[in-house]
Amino acid sequence: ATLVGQFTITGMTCAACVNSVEGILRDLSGVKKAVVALATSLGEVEYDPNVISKDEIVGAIEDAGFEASFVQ
Ligand code: 9UX
Repeated sequence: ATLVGQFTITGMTCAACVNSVEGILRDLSGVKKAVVALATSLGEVEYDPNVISKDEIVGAIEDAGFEASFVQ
């Protein structure tokens, strides 16, 4: 199964942050696609909920020093 999740993210201040967060997310097992936008502070992931949870995705983002919260 694949779900699409959208989250807000705070703490990103430059384009390298975007690349960093996208790279972290794409490296997670169960995450198929990840895009984050600096201007809107929004992100979207396609993920397999049988492999990884929203909480785990948020945890990985927070480990990198950003705050994230799913809106969907
Ligand atoms: Mo830019 Mo982001 O110098 O963690 S990479 S602020």
